[in-house]
Amino acid sequence: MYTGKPIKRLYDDKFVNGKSTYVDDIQISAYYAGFVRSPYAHALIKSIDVSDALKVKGIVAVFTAKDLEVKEGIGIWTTYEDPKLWKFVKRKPLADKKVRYVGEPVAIVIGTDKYSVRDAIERVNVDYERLPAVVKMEEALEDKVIIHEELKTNVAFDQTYSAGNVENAFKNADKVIPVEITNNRLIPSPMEPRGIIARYEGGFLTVWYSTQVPHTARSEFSRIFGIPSSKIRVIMPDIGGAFGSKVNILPEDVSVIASAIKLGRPVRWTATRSEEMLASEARHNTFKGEIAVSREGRLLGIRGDLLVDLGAYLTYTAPLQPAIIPSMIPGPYKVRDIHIRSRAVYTNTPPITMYRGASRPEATFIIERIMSIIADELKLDDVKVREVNLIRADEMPYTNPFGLKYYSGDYLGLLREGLNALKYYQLKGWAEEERKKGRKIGVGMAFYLEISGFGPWEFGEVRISETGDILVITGGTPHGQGTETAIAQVVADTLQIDINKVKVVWGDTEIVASSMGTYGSRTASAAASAALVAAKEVLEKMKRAAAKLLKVDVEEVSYSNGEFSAGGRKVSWDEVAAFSYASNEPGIYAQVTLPGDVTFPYGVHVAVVEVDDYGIIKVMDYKAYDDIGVVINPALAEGQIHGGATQAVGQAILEEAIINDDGQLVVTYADYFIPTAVEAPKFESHFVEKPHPSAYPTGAKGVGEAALIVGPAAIVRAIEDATGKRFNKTPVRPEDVI
Ligand code: MCN
Ligand code: MO
Repeated sequence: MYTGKPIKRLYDDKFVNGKSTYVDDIQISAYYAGFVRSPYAHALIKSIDVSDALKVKGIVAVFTAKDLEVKEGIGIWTTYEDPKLWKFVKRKPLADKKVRYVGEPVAIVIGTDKYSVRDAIERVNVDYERLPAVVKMEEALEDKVIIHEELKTNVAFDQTYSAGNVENAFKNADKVIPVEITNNRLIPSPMEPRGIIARYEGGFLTVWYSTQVPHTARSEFSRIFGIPSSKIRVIMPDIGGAFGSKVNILPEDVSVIASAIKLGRPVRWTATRSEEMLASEARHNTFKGEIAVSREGRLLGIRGDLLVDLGAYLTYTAPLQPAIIPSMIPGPYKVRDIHIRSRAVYTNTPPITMYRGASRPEATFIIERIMSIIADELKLDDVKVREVNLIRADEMPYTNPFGLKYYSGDYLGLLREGLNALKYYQLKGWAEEERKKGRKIGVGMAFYLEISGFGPWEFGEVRISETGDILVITGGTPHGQGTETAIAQVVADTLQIDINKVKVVWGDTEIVASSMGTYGSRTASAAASAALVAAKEVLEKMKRAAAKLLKVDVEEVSYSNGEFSAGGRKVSWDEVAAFSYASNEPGIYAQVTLPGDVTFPYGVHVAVVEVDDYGIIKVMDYKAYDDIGVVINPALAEGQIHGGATQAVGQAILEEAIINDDGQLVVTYADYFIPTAVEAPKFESHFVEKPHPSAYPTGAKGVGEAALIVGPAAIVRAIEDATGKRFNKTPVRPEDVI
């Protein structure tokens, strides 16, 4: 069995040795593109003069909005989102008449090398008339300055998530506590920035694209350009991380494709780091309201307003946030009386995309802050408050107030087990002793229940070659996680075969029949399960071929570890494969589209921090105890906890995309502090498997986002323990602590 073992990643040599091929490494004769970007957050474009830029040696073209025709603008992700609930404009590749955020692309410059392109960008003269900018969400709500005139308001989404009887809950409360909780704006920052190469030749469009969703991109390019999808190929080469942000399709990407079509020559663009910082900003929302609690610390009701910043345009994935955050605010707790008005507003800031956890970190931070606030206000212990409120195992399956069905879980059991295993109580005692000696040490815990897996389906194909090798074509699109290795493990186990005979491929619309992709921690559940089911079908086909070869009925054939046997005779896996091709048997392959469902991983995480006299916070330890169902590869899963927890350190204390009142991003990569190995804590991670019926045959629940979902809440709680102060926002900065 490979499942459950820390098998080394199968295809990592090239990454370790610098031999991987990202979009920017692809050798193809193509023009380079670059963008003229708005220096203002809100302004009218009076005129654009490109004549100077065209004089630069090597410049081929400069296109503005009027030059780049698309059939339709950029839309939203209709797999998960209902356009009817939204006020939005389908965004065109380049700004026309008006710019709405600093960095918005106004013109695309195309040339034979990137250096001339850089020079020419400086020589495009745009005459702007500045307009007042609205940068803060609360101001945008007032609609004094309207960002999209045709919408007549900045409020894009306004829905109320209401369940139970919240009036009653507040009437019966022993205590009502006001709360205000903010997640500030972040930048996902994958190591590889955006990249795209578009080639349009002979009526066929080929796009090499740093994406998580090649098939969605193909459909969207087809819709946007009016080119049949049969004539579009999207290829995902090696991807240097994405963290959810590469589900989005950028106007820059669309501009590059439009230019390639117009010029009849390939065009390429790789974002600079500062462009990447504009392309993918994420989070930023505030919950303001009040909670009703009983004397024993039971959370009886939550009411209030959730305000979600969209930035200047609606991206593919932004609509998820104001819907998922309120639905997951109840989390693992019994609270049923909730009334949350959820609004999303446009502001003159870079558009918000998705970042690891996408909405569940926000929901978790809000509900875990609420639990800690209850503990503080009622002078109860953090654990006690959770114990009082957690849904019990005998209440499973449990339908949350907004209709999400938690099919199973033993939250209380895991909480108790986990805190013991992680030595939470000992650490608490130790921290208290250290504080008496003058050190500011603190220990914090947080619990989470997240939703992952996200159906609706995933694709998997398994093919046996005439040499007996196994090709797995997955709809998953791993881009750093190593999930391809887990898929190979699952297939090798199903076929009882050496994992070295298995090759997993993905991410090319002409190789993979269809796919949803990798996001929402769904690949070990959805994609690996589709591959598992396909492998089972293939094994049945191999048995039938073996029966022919052995000249027996298929019922007589038994199979074990690469050998088929019947009546004392044996044939090998490879012999059967060769036979099936040579004897005109139907091809040994299976394609499966597996319908899927959501999964609900949960766990408890503990952080230990030390704060120095300057308010500098060091996260010393990060400990995790999670139920992620069947663990396919503990090394990979643990890696996810380490990576996610490191990003949680960033979100909790270091990273913030600060935008000033003029709408300027005032941080650069130099002072947008992404944690490195130096800031990373010492890790400890445990996985437990509690029985859980799951839509997915691998039995796996997701782990790819868990530590970033719960980590900020645990770390902030530890800082509170260390300092005795209270923080209801991320990040907590030295100036907040001192
Ligand atoms: N795994 C396992 N057993 C389980 C669950 C998962 O062994 N029960 C392993 C898998 O084999 C895989 C990893 O853990 O190697 C994560 O699997 P899963 O939870 O299914 O998540 P996905 O493969 O779908 O990855 C997506 C997830 C998301 S949504 C974001 S955001 C994120 C993350 O992965 N972005 C990442 N981790 C990232 N890691 C890297 N290096 N780069 C990114 O961009
Ligand atoms: Mo994600």
